Amino acid sequence: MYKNVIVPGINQAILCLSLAFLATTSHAETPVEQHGQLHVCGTQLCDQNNQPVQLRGMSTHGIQWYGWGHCLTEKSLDVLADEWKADILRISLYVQEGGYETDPEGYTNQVSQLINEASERGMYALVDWHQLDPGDPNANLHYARQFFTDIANRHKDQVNIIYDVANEPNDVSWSAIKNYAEQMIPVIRNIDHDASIFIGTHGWSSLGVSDGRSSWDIINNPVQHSNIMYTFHFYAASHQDAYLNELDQASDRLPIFVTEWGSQTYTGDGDNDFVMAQRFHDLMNTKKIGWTNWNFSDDFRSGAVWNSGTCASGQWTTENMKESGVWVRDKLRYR
Ligand code: IDC
Repeated sequence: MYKNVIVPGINQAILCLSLAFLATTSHAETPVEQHGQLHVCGTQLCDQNNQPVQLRGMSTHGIQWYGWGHCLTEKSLDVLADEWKADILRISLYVQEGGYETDPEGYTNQVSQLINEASERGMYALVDWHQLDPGDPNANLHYARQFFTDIANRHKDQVNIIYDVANEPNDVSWSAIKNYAEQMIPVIRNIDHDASIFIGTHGWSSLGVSDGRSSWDIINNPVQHSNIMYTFHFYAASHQDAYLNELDQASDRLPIFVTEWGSQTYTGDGDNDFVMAQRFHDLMNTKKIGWTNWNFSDDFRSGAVWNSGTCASGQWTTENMKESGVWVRDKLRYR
């Protein structure tokens, strides 16, 4: 008060300087502020200005094991958004293995909360229906209808939601997956009209390669809806040239998003092959193919970004990261 009365000019100057400082150091636009509602345009994901956008981010591990309050906290998500500069959080909701089927309401609430946490930080939220075993997504159709109806109703007015209706179909033909997708897409679209929807591909989202098939099954028999993308997963130490070549040729013809990748073997464990992983990254960057890395947890396997015990300690520092985590963090931070 005293100072205000005596030296108003100085105070004003300080105020101006502080405001200028705030303006220059305040957060740049968040990914969602910058890109807004997404849509698929040709083979690309495009933003509100119709510009192709390559979203990059992290996938959670199964939220029944490494979810909200454990590996996903206010602080860890701040680190992911602010320090790692992730654009997108993939929220992995297992259906089996102690997931959705054991507590539909509880897991719907948790996914909903995680969507809100991603939104508060300006990230896109990819809702991953992590069906895995059984591999035929039709086996969980009843649950999928209920879950996506509930999530779409709660979040239809947000611009940053992407739905993935099947994580990794396996031991099932492309035509059965397509049939499932064509039942699920209207369930979501009737509620949330403009959201992009992702669809897993045959052979554990390998575009068929793992089944001795190929993306031609899809190119010749695509899902009959617009604003959709097909998903591809790779684990660089296991999946080499055949997978890379398939991604390359398929992405000339189909909209593709890499919703899971790791530098390790397909077990999410073992030695990292960063040379091979970099070859996939070069291709994804050239073609602006979006990705989320598996996974943002402290599982003991080499593909989890944090060392064991980090989630309990809440110390989200680079000292507590595995080699693969440091590598992916660099990919997010230095583009
Ligand atoms: C693995 C996890 C492992 C867990 C298992 C359960 O690493 O901790 O016990 O799932 O299903 C995928 C799957 C993803 C796998 C991951 C690594 O989508 O669920 O996680 N992976 O094996 N496809 C290829 C690899």
